Amino acid sequence: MIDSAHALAFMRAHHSFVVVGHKEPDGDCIASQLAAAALLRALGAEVTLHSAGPFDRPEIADFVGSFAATIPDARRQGTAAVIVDCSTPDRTGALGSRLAGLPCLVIDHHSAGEPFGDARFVDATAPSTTVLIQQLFDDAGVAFDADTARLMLFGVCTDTGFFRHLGRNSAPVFHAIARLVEHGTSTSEIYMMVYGCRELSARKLLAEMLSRTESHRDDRLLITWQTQADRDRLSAHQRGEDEVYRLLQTIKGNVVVVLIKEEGDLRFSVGLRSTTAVDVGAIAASFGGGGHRQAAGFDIAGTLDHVKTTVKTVLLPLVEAL
Ligand SMILES: [Mn+2]
Repeated sequence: MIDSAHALAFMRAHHSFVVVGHKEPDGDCIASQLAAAALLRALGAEVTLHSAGPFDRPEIADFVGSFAATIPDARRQGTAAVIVDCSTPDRTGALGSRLAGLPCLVIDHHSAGEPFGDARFVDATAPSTTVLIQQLFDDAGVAFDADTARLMLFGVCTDTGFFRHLGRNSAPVFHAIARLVEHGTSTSEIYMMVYGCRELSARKLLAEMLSRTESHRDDRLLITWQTQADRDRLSAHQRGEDEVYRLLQTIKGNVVVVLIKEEGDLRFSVGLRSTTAVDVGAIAASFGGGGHRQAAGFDIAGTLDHVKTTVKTVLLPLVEAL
């Protein structure tokens, strides 16, 4: 557990905050922003929440109304920034330029990236940023209510794939989770928040991605993709990416799963998931992206065939060497 004193000193030294997370927010990001705001308000500060969006993931869609898409000039006067779940400043997306010059506290759990901010509370061993926010509540001696407990459990559950990615050294995480449950939330409640909001069209898109999956080297490398045409044909607003990874990573012998998504004209995002054998965070970083050792991503331009060939050129030698 790392020392939170600098982070709490920063939180107490200012009285007005903008709380910002990363673009394309996920459950941990949104929950960390909301829980950090609750802590700051308990400490007596005035707080507003900001996100570059979009709120595409179905489990966070209901939160969109709590976040402003920009930071007006008037809001920048005399305020400090708390940036959560971001390993680099550019992860804040379009809000980045609005944060320039503000005193800044970074709360994060990513391993890669360039250290930034005037105060940092960063622990790459934490499974989610919400676990760090929970530590801040505890170290500040501030009690949290059931709504905040629910948010913090939501963050841990979404970032760990419902605990699937937690290893043998995770007992402290489960102790922390036990206290969240004591405060009035439950894993069944969070499960429905995450998985009780899917559309049938997204399941049909999932079927499409599964059936077209390319296997290389005895399933060690599995590659699939979705295009804008797929989403249009199926009227799929939800993309179902988490389930693609979850299902393909159950294939015996699989090491790396790649999901290529068309984001615009000749623009693709590449998502990578791996076992511990391959550091996909390093691969993503080499393409200007980021993430963790076992979950990472990057953006790339070109045709779908070009993107697939590029991915295979990098990954085939790595999985062959195993
Ligand atoms: Mn996170």
